[in-house]
Amino acid sequence: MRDLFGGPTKCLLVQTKFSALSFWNYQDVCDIVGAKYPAAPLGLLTVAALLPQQWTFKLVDENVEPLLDEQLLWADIVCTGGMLPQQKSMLEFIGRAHELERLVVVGGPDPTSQPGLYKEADFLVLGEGEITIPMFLRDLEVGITSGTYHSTERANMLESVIPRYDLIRFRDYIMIGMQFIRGCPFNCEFCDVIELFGRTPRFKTNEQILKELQTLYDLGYRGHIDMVDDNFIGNKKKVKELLREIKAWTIARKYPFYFTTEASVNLADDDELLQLMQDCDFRYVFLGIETPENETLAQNNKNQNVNKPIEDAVSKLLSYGMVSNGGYIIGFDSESRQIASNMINSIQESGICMAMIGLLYALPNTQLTRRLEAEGRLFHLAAQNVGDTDIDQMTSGLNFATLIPRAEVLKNYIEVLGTVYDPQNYYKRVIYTGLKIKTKYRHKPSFSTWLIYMRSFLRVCREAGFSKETGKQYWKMFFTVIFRNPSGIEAAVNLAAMFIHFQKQKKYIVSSVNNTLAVMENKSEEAFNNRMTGKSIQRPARVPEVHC
Ligand code: B12
Ligand code: SF4
Repeated sequence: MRDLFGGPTKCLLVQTKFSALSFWNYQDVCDIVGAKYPAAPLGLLTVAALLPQQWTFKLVDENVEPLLDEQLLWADIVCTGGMLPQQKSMLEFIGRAHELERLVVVGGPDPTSQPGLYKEADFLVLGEGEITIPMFLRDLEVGITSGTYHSTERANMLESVIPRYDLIRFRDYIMIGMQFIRGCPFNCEFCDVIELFGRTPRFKTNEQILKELQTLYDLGYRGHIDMVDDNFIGNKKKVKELLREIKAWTIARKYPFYFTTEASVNLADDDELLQLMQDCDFRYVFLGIETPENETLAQNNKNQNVNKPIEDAVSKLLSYGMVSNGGYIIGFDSESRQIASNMINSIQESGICMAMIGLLYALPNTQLTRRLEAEGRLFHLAAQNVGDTDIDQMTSGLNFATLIPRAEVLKNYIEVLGTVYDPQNYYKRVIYTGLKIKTKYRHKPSFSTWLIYMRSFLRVCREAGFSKETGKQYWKMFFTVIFRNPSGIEAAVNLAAMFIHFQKQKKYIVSSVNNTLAVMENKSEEAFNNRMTGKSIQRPARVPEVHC
């Protein structure tokens, strides 16, 4: 075999397809702003930086462009990796690369959680690439052509590499990811981040982050950076130190970037932190809210959210110019029979527009999955062969025998989605956000980007303002916000643009869940559960009902 390790090796990295119908794949918004996909493939950009730098790399993102046979044939070695919703496309990719006799390396979160499904790959490089890629390279160096590499060791973030941002075309994406922290100190039962990355947050140094920012700056990138940390404020002291340095760096360069991130709700308790985030131009924060019901939060070890009124947190963030997005889950064992109305009220009162409402999904290797397995309630087939319709937790959730009758959970789900994404209700929340937000946006787009913004604005006016379903709401929102809080109009129009996607996506999810309900009407739930678990089980007894 050729010397793949030290030679002039050609390496193709392929980000395989996500479903176009995912909540996260806001294609309409991409079209409006002239991008092709929301987020750049940060995992593979990092992998490229961990492989020998004398290799030649090409990256193809199938969400942006089709992968051609010539590109595969160009490569000596091909790499892919990704998450559960990419499982089907990753498995298809392995088959296609093998047909063309390419050597395939696979890694990333889903292969790490379920390596058995990817055994056709030549090399399975699991867990954190910083640890396992060197193990794989040592074998490659001595001519070994297959193997599986895993380790319980965690990567030292102080030695992390700068992702190879030069391998992508920035204009293809709405945002570019950057990672500061791995791991999260909390212990939510359903979460796999703490299984994959541990509960002790590991940080890069401020200097490392500034170097990454500088790299993007030198490559000519300007605009939106998403800090992809599971919990950006996992260590408040450290993050404040970082923000102080970013502030000085960004002022010196006239604010080339603005930021978004994910954080726990206790962000709202810390004014100093919020002020620093505003100073660096953070504009959106994704909050893992999960449920408005305190007892369910406690039962799932999400104690950090218990007794934290969401509307107060969202309002506080708005006062610092930041819009909150929220993650919600339906299908917990202990949720009340009033969960639909409780969730609807909570979302409407808080004014959160971008509410990602999913069905509880027991991800492989989580405390939840282990409990459901021990209780004989886990559906073993569900985490495999993710199909075309199984796009994310919105369609492929509830992969276990539920305590509340399944049909009731699904009906609650439809009710929440239907109400929250009804145009009138959605636009009420947009108006609330537009009027309440106190923006001090620092990043100013270049003239050419400003022209693109203007074109995008006109496109939103055309799509939302001249649509039968949203026209009246859009113009009411537009004139209310522009006259009463002009600085809120940018956020409000952005949220209106997102609704073009949410509206289509809601229709798809509701019809898909209704189909499931229709099928279920003709079957007993016990028979369905028995088939999915491979066991004969009675519906499990429900824990005492919770009333919030
Ligand atoms: C940012 C993020 C997102 C973003 C953007 C992702 C994107 N690029 O499209 C958004 C918000 C869109 C998103 C959405 C979802 N996400 Co997400 N996301 C993340 C998050 C927080 C960071 C990912 C990241 O960039 N990490 C930084 C890079 C450097 O790490 P990495 O990708 O893991 O790569 C490292 C290793 O995995 C490995 N590696 C990766 N690829 C490869 C390939 C090879 C060949 C090798 C050798 C190694 C290797 O080496 C890298 C360096 O160590 C992770 C959690 C986390 N901490 O990683 C969840 C995570 C990946 N997401 C997850 C999930 C479930 C989802 C959703 C399904 C959630 C939902 N509620 O619907 C959706 C689906 C998305 C879709 N488009 O359909 C799970 C995946 C679980 C699994 N077992 O597959 C994770 C782990 C966390 C979680 N529990 O939510 N996500
Ligand atoms: S706060 Fe988020 S990342 Fe941390 S354990 Fe809970 S769900 Fe996971």
